[in-house]
Amino acid sequence: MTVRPIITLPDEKTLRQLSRPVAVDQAARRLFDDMLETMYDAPGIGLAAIQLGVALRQLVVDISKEPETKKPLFMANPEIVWESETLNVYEEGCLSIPDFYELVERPAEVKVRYLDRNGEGQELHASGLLATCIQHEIDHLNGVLFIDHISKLKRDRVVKKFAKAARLGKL
Ligand code: GNR
Ligand code: NI
Repeated sequence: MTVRPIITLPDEKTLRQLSRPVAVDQAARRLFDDMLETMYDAPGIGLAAIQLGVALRQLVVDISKEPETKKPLFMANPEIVWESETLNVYEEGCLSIPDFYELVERPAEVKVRYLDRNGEGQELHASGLLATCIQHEIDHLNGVLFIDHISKLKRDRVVKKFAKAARLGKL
């Protein structure tokens, strides 16, 4: 397992890509393992493959707080097959948009169908932070960032901040 660099803004060329469905083979399992190690190292509670620059529909999630009770979830080709009408607001952040946090409203509960690390079909009913995190990661697979769910004013401001920081860094 290897910690890999995480792609951040302003690299929208990568982060906006639509990820492709994946077959759960040995290569996919290796990518899952690198994603998990990178996520724990960051640290974060979720990671999508595109954040490592790989446009495949794979994500990992672990919302457990204690290192002793680690419960990683590996999902390939996840699909939301049901979402609650009730919404929930969470303060979200993203490893690809460091040090920026904003409230985002999403369905409070979702049912997700996916292939696990062994390529077996699974269905999970998620609520609370887990539901939010899974939706945030599935957004990544579709080139969507959490800032797409906030006001255009706030989004433009943060995108500009990262563009400027990269410009100055290159001087
Ligand atoms: O580490 C993360 N925390 C988080 C907090 C609230 C809602 C979503 C997330 S996901 C984020 C890691 C990340 O960027 N995953 O794509
Ligand atoms: Ni993210």
